Amino acid sequence: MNEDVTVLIPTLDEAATIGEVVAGFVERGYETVLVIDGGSTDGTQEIAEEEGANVVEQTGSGKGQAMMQGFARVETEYVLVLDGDGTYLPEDADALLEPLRDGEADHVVGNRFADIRSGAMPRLNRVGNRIINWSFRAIHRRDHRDILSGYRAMTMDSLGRMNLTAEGFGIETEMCVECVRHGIDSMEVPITYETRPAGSETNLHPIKDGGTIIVTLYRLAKTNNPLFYFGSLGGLSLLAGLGIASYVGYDWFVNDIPHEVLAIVAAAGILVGIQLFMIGFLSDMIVALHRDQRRRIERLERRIEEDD
Ligand SMILES: Nc1nc2c(ncn2[C@@H]2O[C@H](COP(=O)(O)OP(=O)(O)OP(=O)(O)O)[C@@H](O)[C@H]2O)c(=O)[nH]1
Ligand SMILES: [Mg+2]
Repeated sequence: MNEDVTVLIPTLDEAATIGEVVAGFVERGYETVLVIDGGSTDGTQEIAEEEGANVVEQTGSGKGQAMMQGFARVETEYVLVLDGDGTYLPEDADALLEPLRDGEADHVVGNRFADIRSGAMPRLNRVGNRIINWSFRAIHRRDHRDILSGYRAMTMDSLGRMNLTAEGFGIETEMCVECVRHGIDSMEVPITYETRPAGSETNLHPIKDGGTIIVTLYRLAKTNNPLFYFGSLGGLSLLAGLGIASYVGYDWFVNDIPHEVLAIVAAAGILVGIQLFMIGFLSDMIVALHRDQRRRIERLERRIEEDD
């Protein structure tokens, strides 16, 4: 009954859980389970195969690269992605696929914060998620509560319109940004987020990977919200310039002390700040025009495909 779905699971040393995850989907009628393994040494590949998954070893490294390699092999209309660490439940799969089948959305993200089991996410990761989700909403103005969720369902058609490049844990962020960029309808549905069972270890380094995710988010802001991208730098430069200028002005008027060098630094800060804002405004205009054009082209492409 789920022959139109490929279940895609990237794994790296998930022997403790992968068997149960694959079996959970096979039991529910998902016949195509594809495991892209990053060279596990704990028997993950064998266990997954035993339970009925098609196992492929990844050619590069990182969760993002594994997912892209997996996507290239999908032949069904829909693809369901999840981690192999037992933190996501097969029971939630229907809720993720339903909006795709109803034509309500093309990209569905499982919101882990709807029902998060105690101990499922360390405090540092929780704070990081909060900051990243807030930044995403501020930059892209689309209401997402959990852009880093690893449980997602999407149509292969919408996936084909995305331009994905993030090889590591930045892939989820990139997908959400690409949805905004290409006008792909995305939505969230509540899911349960379980604790990793004992004996299963995380591959995520909160500081290093969190940093990569924030850099990805900022880098991608350039083409979706250039006013934010340039404006935030411009704002900093302007603030610094104004701060120094007020100090120079104060010492000059009140204490009669001149600061020539600082005055030049302040002027440079203010000028660079204003220029960055101007660049931001102009880029914003270009991006808006470009987006209009691209959407029109994509609509035409789809119409041509439908006619064929
Ligand atoms: N193929 C492949 N899979 C990976 C790689 N890194 C992580 N994964 C898998 O990607 C999924 C998510 O990784 P996790 O370590 O669980 O990261 P996370 O879910 O963000 O962090 P936790 O909160 O600790 O679970 C898991 O199924 C991992 O086994 C990799 O380099 N290659
Ligand atoms: Mg996980």
